[in-house]
Amino acid sequence: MQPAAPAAIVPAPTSVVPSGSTFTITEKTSIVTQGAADAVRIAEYLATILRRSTGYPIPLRTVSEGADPTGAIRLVAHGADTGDEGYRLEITADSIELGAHKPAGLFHGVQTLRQLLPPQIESATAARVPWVIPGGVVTDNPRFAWRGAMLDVARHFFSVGDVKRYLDNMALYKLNVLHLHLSDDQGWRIAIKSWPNLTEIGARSEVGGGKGGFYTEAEYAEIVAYAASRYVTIVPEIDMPGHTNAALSSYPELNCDGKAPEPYTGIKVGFSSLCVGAEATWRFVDDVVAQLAAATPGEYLHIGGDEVETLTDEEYTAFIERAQGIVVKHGKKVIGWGEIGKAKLAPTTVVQHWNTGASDDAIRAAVRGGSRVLMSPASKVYLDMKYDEDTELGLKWAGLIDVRDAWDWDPAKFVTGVEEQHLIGIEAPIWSETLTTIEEVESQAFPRLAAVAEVGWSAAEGRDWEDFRSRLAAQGRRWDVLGLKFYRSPQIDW
Ligand code: TNX
Repeated sequence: MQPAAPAAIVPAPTSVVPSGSTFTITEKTSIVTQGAADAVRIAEYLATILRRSTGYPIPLRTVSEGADPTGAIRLVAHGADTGDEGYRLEITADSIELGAHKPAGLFHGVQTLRQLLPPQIESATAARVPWVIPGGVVTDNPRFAWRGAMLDVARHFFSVGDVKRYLDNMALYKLNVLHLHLSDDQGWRIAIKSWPNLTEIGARSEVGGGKGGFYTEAEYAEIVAYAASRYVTIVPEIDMPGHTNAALSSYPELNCDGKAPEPYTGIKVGFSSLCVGAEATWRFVDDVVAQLAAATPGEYLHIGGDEVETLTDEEYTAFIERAQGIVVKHGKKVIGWGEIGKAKLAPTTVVQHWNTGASDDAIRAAVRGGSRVLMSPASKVYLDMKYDEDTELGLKWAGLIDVRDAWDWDPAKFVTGVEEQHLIGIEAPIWSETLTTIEEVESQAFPRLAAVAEVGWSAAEGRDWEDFRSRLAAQGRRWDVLGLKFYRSPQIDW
């Protein structure tokens, strides 16, 4: 029997106890479920991956058909012990049992199983290798409930297919939130029924003067559904009151002087704002929020709130408080960038920390009011930052970020006074001022997104850089098979 490689799982699971035996996938292997719809869909997802690369039939069976568990991969629902997203994976010489309390746990367990197989398991065509899996028991549970990525589709537009590809790559690392930055100065990216100029005018620009683009309501629904099939929640962001030139150029009545500005294709920020006193502004906010709330199954809508330089503090906080009320009226919770902490927030409102410093009054004020914090410090997790001075794309205002920087930090020790119990989780944004294709996005995101996933999932205690380095190198071999063009950081022996 072929010896199996040691477990090289990212993010590191709670516990891995190797047994020394191995399980081998053969032409006889099947996947057995108890018949629940979610489990059958997850089994189908796993079977699709296995069939492609092994060339074996991998039939799906249910226990009620009297399926023989020997030689099978069994997906089972079990008791309350694995939590909302945890799972237990037991691999013996003659079968695999993946058990979870919730479907999300089964799905995450499938990702672990993928990573226990040889990298060729990611091949799009049948490969001839022994499909040996190291035996033992993996038990696993995430540290944080919100493990996100953000994609800026406003500075450059990315197609539905691009977004699906990003979602597939996120799923491999157990990330569970995709925040879509749907509007900014340079472009408006979602069709809004009662405001057609947003897409007639506002969507037709991007940084550097490209043609832009937008998602129709049907395309947005397609993204939401695809994300759900990967146990990822979509959080849509409409950035306001600043970062709004695309909307302002579409509708003169959103401007205090009643004049629509020209479309904007530069990258400087801070100059734009909706006219906070205009009646049209509040019709606009209500209509946009109403439509997005109805189209979004997730609990949260992101209202931006960052980098407004043209309003007084009073105007700004009054705007945020009124916008918050509109989101709540439409049945959603608010998330916004750190600055919204200056306003009076509902305790259900989440603030997203993006500054780089250890001291932040707005964040601390929000925490005192009972809000929770999503950690996205730019100096650690802004995936649009360059890796080093030689990185061709990206920005460097928050510093150079190599893999170790993205991995080596504790979200509960970053901002003074913001501790574990105040956190909802972490998120890695990727801003697209300099990124025009999904391949460029991917080479900025990988390998750092896998490092961030580990910060969000794995326990703070016992994290070890040398251990992570070798587990990450193993991911590189998978990315090669997947055709994912990642940055070969010199910190890792790929
Ligand atoms: C800051 S982070 C911004 C974005 C830029 C990004 C570039 C934040 C809330 N605002 O508008 O795209 O830096 O790294």
